[in-house]
Amino acid sequence: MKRNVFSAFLIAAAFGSPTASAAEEAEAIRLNQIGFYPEAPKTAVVADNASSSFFLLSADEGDTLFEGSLGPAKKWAPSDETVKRADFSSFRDPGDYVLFVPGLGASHPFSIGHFVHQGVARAGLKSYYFNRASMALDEAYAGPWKRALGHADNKVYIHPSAATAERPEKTLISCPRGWYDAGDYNKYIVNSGITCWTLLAIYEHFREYADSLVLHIPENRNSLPDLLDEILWNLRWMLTMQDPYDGGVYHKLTSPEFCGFVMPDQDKLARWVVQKSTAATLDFAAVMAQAYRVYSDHLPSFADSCLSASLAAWSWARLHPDLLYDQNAMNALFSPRVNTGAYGDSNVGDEWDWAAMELFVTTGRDSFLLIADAFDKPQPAVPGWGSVRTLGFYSLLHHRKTIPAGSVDTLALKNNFFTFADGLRSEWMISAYGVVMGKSNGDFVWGSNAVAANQGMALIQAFLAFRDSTYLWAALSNLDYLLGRNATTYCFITGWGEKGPLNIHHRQSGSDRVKDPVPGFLAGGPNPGQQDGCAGYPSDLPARSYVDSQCSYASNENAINWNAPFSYLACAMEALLSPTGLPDKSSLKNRKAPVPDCLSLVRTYPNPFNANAVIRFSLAGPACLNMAVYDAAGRLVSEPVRKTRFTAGMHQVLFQGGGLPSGIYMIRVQSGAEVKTGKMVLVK
Ligand code: 9MR
Repeated sequence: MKRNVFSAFLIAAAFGSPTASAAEEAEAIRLNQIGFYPEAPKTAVVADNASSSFFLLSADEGDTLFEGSLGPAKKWAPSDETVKRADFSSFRDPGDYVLFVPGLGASHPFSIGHFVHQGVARAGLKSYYFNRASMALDEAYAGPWKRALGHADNKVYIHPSAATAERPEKTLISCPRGWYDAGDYNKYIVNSGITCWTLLAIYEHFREYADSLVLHIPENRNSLPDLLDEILWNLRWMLTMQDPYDGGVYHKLTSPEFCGFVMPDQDKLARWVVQKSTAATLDFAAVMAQAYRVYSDHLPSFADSCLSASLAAWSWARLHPDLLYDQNAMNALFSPRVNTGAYGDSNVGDEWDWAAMELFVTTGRDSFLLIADAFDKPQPAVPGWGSVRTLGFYSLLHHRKTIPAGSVDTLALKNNFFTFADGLRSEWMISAYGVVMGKSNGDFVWGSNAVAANQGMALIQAFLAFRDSTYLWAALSNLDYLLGRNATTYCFITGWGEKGPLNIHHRQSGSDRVKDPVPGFLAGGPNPGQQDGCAGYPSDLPARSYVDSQCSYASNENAINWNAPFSYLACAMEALLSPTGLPDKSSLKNRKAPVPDCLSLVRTYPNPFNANAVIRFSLAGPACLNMAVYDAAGRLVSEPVRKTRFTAGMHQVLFQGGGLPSGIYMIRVQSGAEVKTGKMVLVK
């Protein structure tokens, strides 16, 4: 009988319980909980602390590897905190670490390494697969988050607000596929517009990287790059939302009310397409024009249909230049009343400009620009679902060398962009947190994390246009913000970092039987509007107004338009800062894991050991583990840990080797396709 056993325990149980205040104090050290690139800036923020120095320790806290002085105390208005910065940029050795501040303790663990954001970039993209409508999620791809098919959407009613002679009220049409917008199960064209454009921009701007990017999705053996397969799922739905008789696009496909927290297959509410709107039709025209450019090498006939659809949408919009979606006005006239997300926009000038710019870039015909008067308000702004003009500027900038000469003043375009990007970069230079986010309290809106991600994306455009690395570092500061260097202490991606959202407002996560939320979602983020009235917000301060509660749809929901700029930012960093500009090849062997690249065996200590050893490992996402110890002859010497679920973060397991002889022992830890091994020496 094997007498040696593992006992899983928390740090608290093994080394004596740290007090609650010790845990809180460690939370005063805010940093990117995933990690840093060897050659890039590395900053942590320390809140409210008297110390003047910090130390970089190995993850087991055994070795001190770097010592530095904290910067001067500075106030950050959005959180009303006084903070000091720890800069350890000059430390470049790859590995797993914690930052230790006397009087506070150790930070959340993090890594320094090449490809450090690859896992989280892929998780951000994989979240779209998890939000697919009209398909069952197979265990092979979804792991524990497998589910039955929901919302086939092959029998969708024409709402009276959308009725025409050819498609009278209650006509049934088929609009399958697409992604659920957010934590709800509806599908909205306006939000799909900016989302698909942003994801397609990953492909347009970083094609070589995106061609090699492997996502573990059902289509990954076909010849199309995985990213384009995923986006196709939503584009094909969008095409069904265009009325074939006139080219106009229905604003959204929705149930009249939000359903409860049930799994997709349990939502039996009828689904409707509602009135066409100019905003939806122009957003559609813009994305379909871009899709033509992206897909024409891969799927030429699909690309052609995208361009025809775009032109038909444009023609419809010219006949209906200002048909706004006003849900209250619609409800006053028609039944059933519709009370789901409105994505109502009272100004469609920017939608006109965006569609015009995309159609111009795609066709080379400057008549589009003349009609839309695209340069009426040339100043770029951080994009959002209701502010899309700047997406067109991004396309003009990206294609500036190939668009017909004389149509666009590319010098003015670059100058305007320079002024805009400079404003963002200057905040990074002066901010107490060293981040762009928080330039004004207006950054902390519903979905503020997407503001941070979109600021980062804007700075990437500046870097690509001007090749000044300070734009890149400013963009990276907002990725650090999203992954932990913020006043809430959260790493905002579900399943990632040591402290991620656990109770996201997402119907599947709230109704499946899996403890962990579906991974890869960016939570909405701090929002002092607190429109959900949810209890438990820790503060009204703009940067701290976030609560990890399911009821908090105003700060803790996910949404496709928020995950897109996050995914862009993380992918751009990988493409620009990895040694090859391509995804790490070694990750390809992990294509079977639902949350890939997540396991690392950090250290065993003491080593050599006498009787007991602590095995420390980290998981970047929640996972099921097997663990065993073998002697030098390959014989199993322990009761193995079998199929045990661990959350994301750092864990320790105690190995009790009291009855074993001195010698070399091998640890084997396995999660899905990932296997890590380590050696430890028992000396009696
Ligand atoms: O992201 C949207 C935010 O800008 C709006 O202020 C808010 C209220 O209208 O709606 C947000 O979008 C939600 C949409 O209406 C319905 N699906 C969930 C979206 C994210 O919360």
